[in-house]
Amino acid sequence: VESSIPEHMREAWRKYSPSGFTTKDQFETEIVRHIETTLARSLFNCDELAAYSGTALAFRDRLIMDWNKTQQRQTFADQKRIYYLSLEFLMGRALDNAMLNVGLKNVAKEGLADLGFRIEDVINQEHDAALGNGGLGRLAACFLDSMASLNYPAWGYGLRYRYGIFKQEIENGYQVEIPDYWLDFNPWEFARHDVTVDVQFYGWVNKYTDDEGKQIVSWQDGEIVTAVAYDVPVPGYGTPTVNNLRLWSSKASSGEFDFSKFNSGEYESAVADQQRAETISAVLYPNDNLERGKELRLKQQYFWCAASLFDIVRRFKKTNRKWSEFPDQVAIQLNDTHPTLAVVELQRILVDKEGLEWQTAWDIVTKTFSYTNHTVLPEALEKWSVPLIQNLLPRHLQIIYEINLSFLQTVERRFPKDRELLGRVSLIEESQPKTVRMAYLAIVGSHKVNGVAELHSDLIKTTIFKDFVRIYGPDKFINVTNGITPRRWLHQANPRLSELIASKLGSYEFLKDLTLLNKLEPFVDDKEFKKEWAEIKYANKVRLAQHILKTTGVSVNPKALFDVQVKRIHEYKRQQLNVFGVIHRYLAIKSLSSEERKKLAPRVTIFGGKAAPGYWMAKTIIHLINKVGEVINNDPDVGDLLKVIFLEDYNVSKAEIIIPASDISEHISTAGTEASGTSNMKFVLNGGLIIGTLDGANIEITREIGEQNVFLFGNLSEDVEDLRHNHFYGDYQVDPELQKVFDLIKSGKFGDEGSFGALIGAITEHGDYYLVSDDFNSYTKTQDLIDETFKNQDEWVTKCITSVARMGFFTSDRCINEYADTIWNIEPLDVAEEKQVRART
Ligand code: GL2
Repeated sequence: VESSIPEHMREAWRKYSPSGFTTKDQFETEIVRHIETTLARSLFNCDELAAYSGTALAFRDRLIMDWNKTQQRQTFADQKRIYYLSLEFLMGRALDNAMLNVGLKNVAKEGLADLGFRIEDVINQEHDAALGNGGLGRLAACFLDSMASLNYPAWGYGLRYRYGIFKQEIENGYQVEIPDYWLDFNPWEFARHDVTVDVQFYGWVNKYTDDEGKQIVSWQDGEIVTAVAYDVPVPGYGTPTVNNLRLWSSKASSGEFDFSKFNSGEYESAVADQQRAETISAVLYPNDNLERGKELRLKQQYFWCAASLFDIVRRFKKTNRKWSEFPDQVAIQLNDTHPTLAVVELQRILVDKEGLEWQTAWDIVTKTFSYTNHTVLPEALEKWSVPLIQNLLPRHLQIIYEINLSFLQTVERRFPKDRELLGRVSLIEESQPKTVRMAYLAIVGSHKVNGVAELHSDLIKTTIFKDFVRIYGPDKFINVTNGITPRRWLHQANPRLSELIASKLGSYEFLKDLTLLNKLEPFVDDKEFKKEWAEIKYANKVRLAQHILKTTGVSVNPKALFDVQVKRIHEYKRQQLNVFGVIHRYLAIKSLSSEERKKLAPRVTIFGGKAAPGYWMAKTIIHLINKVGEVINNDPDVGDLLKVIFLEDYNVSKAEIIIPASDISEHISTAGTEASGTSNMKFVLNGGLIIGTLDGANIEITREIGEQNVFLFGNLSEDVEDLRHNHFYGDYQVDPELQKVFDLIKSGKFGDEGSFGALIGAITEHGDYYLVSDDFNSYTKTQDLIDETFKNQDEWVTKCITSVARMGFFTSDRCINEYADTIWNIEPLDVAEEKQVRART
């Protein structure tokens, strides 16, 4: 290391290196010091936000020291690292997680109480880090937690958006988007103004032969934008490992606006250059499962890939190894196709900059990369226009063409007579304009491709990537079923349940080895245990009811069945099926006498989720839910029997309140459309049951916990195609009960007949692509079964406990270990020694 302290002076460093607080008194000393000096506040103006800031800074100090040591340890160990490239990291709040992972939450709780604060209020001050849309981004966050908790030498690479996913407000039943500026005070990031990379755009390619007769390719001119690293510590649970998440921020390469322009009076244009550079990392694209081909998005992707690759290569070069050893030191996981340009960028670095032969370079590239596919929805598969790439990244387009040529030549040699195959698998689609098929490029550039649940991994092999299975053989395509971190999604979100489980199992070891939950099963007959279990669920429901009252003004009965569907709003996820089911239930209630109504099971149906700002159908679904809620919640005939709630601004921290309070949650996508789903796992792990289709991870959840513990309904994925065909060519009729629902909507009962008519039309006139009508009867019958089952609370609790006991498989720790073994070929770092040192001090 160049600027390191000479050996004989290191003693002083070691002596004075801070060790961080462990006791309550030390914690209080730290927090007061930070509030008075770092924040320049005092006990006379210390509000909850200041208390949060002081607490965060105190914990941050502890993390930094472990973080520094982890980075040193990983450098000295000099073993293979995994780099997880993701355009989204949906981290949520950091403080509670840091307190629990470090294991000092109780110390903080007592310390804060001494200083006049309730820890919950302090935790609630934190702004969510919402650099993601939905499941894909949250999966990346769970993976970071698991990689750190399992001591893997791992880095995340992403973008430091100035604006995360927008905040959602509901006005008159409509979604309104508010910008999410979240960086006012963010103690969890460290600007590394000394870690920068210059990234080039536009320009042209100069090919020539140098004096020694060597072919030189040089990408010239264009525009330079600087990437600045911002590092975020990622603490593991119960381990000294603190990994790094590196997020890039863009700024003008001069760092300032152009002074010559400025001095000659061209103020606007001087500032415009600077703003254009900063725009690259300004905002997260708010689409989930949808790609729109915008130039700024491509710029984001390249900016982030180029900076990350430069950084990774720079780190590798410090080890002075041969290039052939690159794949023994570096594994790069592509989280969806968003980072696929990294494949091209590494090839460019190796060939143009480092002078390797094309094929030698390409072997290194394909051994380094692997790709995770997260969707089969055609509208979500990235295709970039060739002219757009030509203009923005002229050298990369040449490399893509060269990769394609050599790939197609191999295919032709293997399948000489199949001309159509070549057209089908070409990286270039011969459309107007031509496009680059990013998923195909990712497959060709990787040694392994995985889907995220069994059904999904089978589907990609038999549908969108079928030809590639023929070409590469089946072993390149594998399944790694998603998982979730039990630290955040059980221990942090549901501390009382976690504590109850620990009291039965004898320790919190299950948070590190979730399969230990199976030891709960013998307790299903333990009356006292079941009582406590039910009490905890009830308390969580009371808490959610309070949140509902505060945010919507509607009072709900916590004894009612809480039925929850929270996720991005999407036609394929079928919130419309749910709300039509609600209207069906409303009609049923209205048709009964008041005596008969007394026999019904009261229900609260809760929705939450954001619609992409440009997705009109999704926004109309939100509007319908809100309007239906207005009518039902104010109908005196209904009372407590049915309430319909739309919770504003669903995000990670709200999920932590909602999920533990659910009795039933809905995972009701059209079979074959939801690649995995991950909230299904979170709900079951928190003692809720699910209603679901045979889709994504629902299938594996059912296999693990038993069919008797899941409410399955609907058509199978293998029948979807025929059903769709039948909508157009068969003797097709809308389900008669659903028709009654449509009639009520059309009568104007919920207002806005015009736009709600479009929701109906999608089903009655435009082919019902998502099979809402086909599944309606099965759905409502299953809901009736849920009502019946919920009446027997003892049986219900048995199902919940049994299910939790069998959820061990769905930890992201299992998932990360599978990636490490079957794709990355990396080992965890031994931290036993470090743990001992810590135990002594
Ligand atoms: C998604 C899938 O839709 C979802 O089913 C899956 O659980 C996650 C994580 O693998 O990935 N794919 C996708 O594009 N988004 C997802 O959430 N946005």
